[in-house]
Amino acid sequence: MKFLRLLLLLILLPYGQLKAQSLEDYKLWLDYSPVQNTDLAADYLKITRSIYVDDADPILAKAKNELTTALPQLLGKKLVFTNQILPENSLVIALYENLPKELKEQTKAEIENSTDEGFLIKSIDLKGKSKIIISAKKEIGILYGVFRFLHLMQSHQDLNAISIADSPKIDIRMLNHWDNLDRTVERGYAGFSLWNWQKLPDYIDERYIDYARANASIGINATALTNVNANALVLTPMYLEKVEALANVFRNYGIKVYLTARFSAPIEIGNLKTADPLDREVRKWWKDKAKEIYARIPDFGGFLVKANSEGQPGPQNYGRNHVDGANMMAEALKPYGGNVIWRAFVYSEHDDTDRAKQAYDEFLPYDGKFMDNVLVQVKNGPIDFQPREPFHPMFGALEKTPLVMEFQITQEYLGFSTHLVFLPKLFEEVLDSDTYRKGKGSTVAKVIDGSLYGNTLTGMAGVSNIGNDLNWTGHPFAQANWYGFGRLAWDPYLSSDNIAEEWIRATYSNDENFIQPVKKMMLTSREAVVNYMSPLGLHHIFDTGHHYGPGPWVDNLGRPDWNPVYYHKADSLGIGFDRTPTGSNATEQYADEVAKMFNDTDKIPERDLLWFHHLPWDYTLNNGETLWNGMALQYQEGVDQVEEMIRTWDSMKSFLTESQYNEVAMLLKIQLKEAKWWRDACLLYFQKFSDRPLPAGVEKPTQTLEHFKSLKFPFAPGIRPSWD
Ligand code: BDP
Repeated sequence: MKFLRLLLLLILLPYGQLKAQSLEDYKLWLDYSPVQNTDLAADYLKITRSIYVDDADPILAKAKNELTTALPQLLGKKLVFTNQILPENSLVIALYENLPKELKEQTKAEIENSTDEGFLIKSIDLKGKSKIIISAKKEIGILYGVFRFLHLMQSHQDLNAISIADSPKIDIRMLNHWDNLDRTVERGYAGFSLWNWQKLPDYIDERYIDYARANASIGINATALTNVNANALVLTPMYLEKVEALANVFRNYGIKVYLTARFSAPIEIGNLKTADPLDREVRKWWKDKAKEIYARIPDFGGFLVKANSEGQPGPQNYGRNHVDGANMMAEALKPYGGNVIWRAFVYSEHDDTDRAKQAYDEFLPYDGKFMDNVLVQVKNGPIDFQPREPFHPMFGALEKTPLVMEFQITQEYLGFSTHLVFLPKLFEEVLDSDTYRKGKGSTVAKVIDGSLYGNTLTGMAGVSNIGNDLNWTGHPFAQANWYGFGRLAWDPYLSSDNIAEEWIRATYSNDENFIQPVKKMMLTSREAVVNYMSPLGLHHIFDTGHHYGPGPWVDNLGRPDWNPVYYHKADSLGIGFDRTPTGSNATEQYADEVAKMFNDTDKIPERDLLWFHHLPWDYTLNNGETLWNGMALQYQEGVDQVEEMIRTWDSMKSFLTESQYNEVAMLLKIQLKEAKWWRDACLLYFQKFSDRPLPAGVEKPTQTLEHFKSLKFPFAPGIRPSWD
């Protein structure tokens, strides 16, 4: 009998663990494991002794739900909700307007200073009893406040004398899904799209709710459901009914739905002969379409548009410009409060100017010409989501146009979802960059939150890394990038260090012996990927189409600026793209102070060196190495850093379940293999030009350049479908 039981256990164990692990991952950062610290737990129990929660609205009901889910898990006790706000309540969660007079008095100042999405968590004394109030002007503030409150408990913070008044600094905090209607995801590395168009609108997958809940927990309040390389079908009644069903779910978490609008939709689904934005019929078509959408989705966010970019149709097809196109749509959405988010990711096949310069040149003349419900969405750097780019010169240059920051959370150019790369470090670097447009301190963050020029409408978008993988993002640590994006969209001044710590505490452990090494690993991971892929400002040396792995040798693509050789310009004399006045002069698009710094090899940060300069192989770096040796050593350092990450993870074993440990350990091994692949392939290729030996300390490649060139990946994930 005993033996049989043991056998059964052995058979079930792996299954049980697997299941447990997927469930662990599925929970994201909303894991409410019991608070083990007895002092803290005792405090928390006191605070949650008797709870009053407003719940007369679907959003408030979600807040109450969250408490009902979380508190018993955190504290191992049943909840006592009361129906009335009483002085003896220990936790009062209510809209400001519903607070009794004496509580209003104690919260008035903070609430008055908060925005419609802000909240206050404050501990106060009333009639000799201490209590915590979570209050806000609007329901969504209460939901955000409850999530923050629970996060404080999850991360074992002292709640005595707590006082947090927080409002988001950016209005539109948005995910951009590059999801196609067939459920493939362009640049998606975590499975298929969450949106099951076939089963919608009648079947509401639980996952839609969990997705919305996770987003609300970090303050994300908008989602563009479809790929920027858009399909007009999503604007037909059949699909709009499905979109409506999703919007009905998301609304209860304060999330607005946006759709990508294909510029030629009036032709494709409207039977018109043209999509000319100045054509009367076309304008009417968009107005009617907006009316139809708002009849279904009264809080519809608006359209996200990729036009005249990489083959997508746009106003220029009709001799019109971005302003004509964007304003036509803006006019249609305006009566309903909708926005147009018009992307600035443009570069033309007919223009042989440095691609890094084209968007700025094209958009600068339009500053001030867009309607007030148009925002222009700009990628963080002037090329395309590279492991490192200098900030986009449009930030700070356009004064009258609200610019939305577009970050890419999905790791198209950062090793897909097999590489552990903590992106808030990259995001922070961009947001902290100083544009100098209004003197020192004119950071990109100030452009984005509107404070530099007083823009009233503001936004930040992240290209989603979410798919239907059980762990949502492919790599468990890629969840931290979704989390971190949301936190920075809420407050672009947060530090990546704090964000990493918040995430580790909520996801894995509150033990300092785990937090510190893992945080260090996360914070170095971004520099590691830069080192082993494209150090010193190299960029766009990825293999064709799928962007998986190195392809610095590629020179056969239809357009010069799709080829890696266009970007690194390696030759027998040296390497790098001269963007100073002796070259493309892209630096002129920055403020003088910034341009001067980039132009001067003595002043430019070395991390951007080859982005802006073509330099001889013997050029001396700050550390005294020649450019060739220094570059080779940085490739090696990237590999070494991944080895260090592996050692860190190995030493964390005792904090982790076996499967938790294993899944990241296996992924790190892939990362190491691929880091070596990058190092070897790039160095072998560049060595053809430098004609110098690898310096001491750099491992010898084990394969030939021919081998690396021969690798083909026709089925790499995320490849975009044809663009027409
Ligand atoms: C590039 C991607 C491509 C996108 C494009 C965009 O390779 O799939 O369609 O950006 O942002 O990074 O429009």
